[in-house]
Amino acid sequence: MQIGFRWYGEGNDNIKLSDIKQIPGVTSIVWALHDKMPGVVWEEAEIAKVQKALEPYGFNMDVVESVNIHDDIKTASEGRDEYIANYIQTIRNLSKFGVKVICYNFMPVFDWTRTDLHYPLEDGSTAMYYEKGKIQDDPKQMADYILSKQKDGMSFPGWEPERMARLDELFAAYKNVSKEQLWENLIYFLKKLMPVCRECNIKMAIHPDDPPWDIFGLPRLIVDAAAVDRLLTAVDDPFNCLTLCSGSFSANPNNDVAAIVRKHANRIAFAHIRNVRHYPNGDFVEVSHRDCDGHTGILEIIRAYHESGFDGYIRPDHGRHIWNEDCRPGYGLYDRAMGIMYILGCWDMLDKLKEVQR
Ligand SMILES: [Mn+2]
Repeated sequence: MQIGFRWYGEGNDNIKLSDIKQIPGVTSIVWALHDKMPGVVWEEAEIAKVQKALEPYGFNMDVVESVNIHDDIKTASEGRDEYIANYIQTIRNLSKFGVKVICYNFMPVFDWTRTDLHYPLEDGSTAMYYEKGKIQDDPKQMADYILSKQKDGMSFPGWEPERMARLDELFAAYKNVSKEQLWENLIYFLKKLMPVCRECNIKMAIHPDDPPWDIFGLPRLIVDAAAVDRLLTAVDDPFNCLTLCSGSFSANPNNDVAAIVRKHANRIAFAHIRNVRHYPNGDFVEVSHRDCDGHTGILEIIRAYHESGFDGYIRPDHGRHIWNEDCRPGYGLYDRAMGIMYILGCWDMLDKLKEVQR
């Protein structure tokens, strides 16, 4: 396994690369050009700037999270083929810098969704919270809340204010897109990409829908083990892969993430480790990476990766906000650094046990 740390880029993140350098084990910076709107080609000169920033610290730029997908591709609208051509050009440009994995998602209109970005936990920290009852009638109200939490020009990935300003238009575009059509559109997109991915040695790694169920009447696809099977079978290509996000899937207590790891380890290009605690009414909150703090089953998931000989990229996903850190919601330095130490602690011990059992 290779450890990554998501960083939002110079001037777009309070965390410094020199701080990340001091976390044991990190070799990859998980990055993106966060000011690019979906559908626009990522130019070589822009990618080169990131490379230049990472170089002094010896970090690689193997994993991009995310290259977002234009709504015309998801809805099979008029501009679809043009936007796919742009996406392909971006893949070609990224390959010149050694990128190996592109994380993306195929969620309609909204990206990850939470109702409280700073929910107080009993230890005095805060974390991201999802209250089911609040995600029912008024998508605008929820979008306004999320947008109100963006400050200093640091927009949230997937929540571009320019897109959110066109919410009515976006909902109208998805009005006649059924779940089956959305599947067809995803498969169409991937089939167009696969030959280029093979040529460029870049894996497309889809992130599950977060949370893994339909919201505001919008269909969501990558929600459980059956959906994963369907996706990997429909485009049965080693370059059609997963970003297996433990926290996204385990928001539904019926999902067994470790079982997905064991079944599809060779198709997981990128792993997100996040722990979630459920409440009986379906609400959930994100908690520390420690197994017993939540219900995700972190230890079993790490054991499944270890047993599978996983050599892909892995990163702590969201963390809590602790020690009064001023940070992006879910993306502080401290709790994610502790998450890495937890993952490494488990991994090193599993290595050790394997060694003494030999
Ligand atoms: Mn994730």
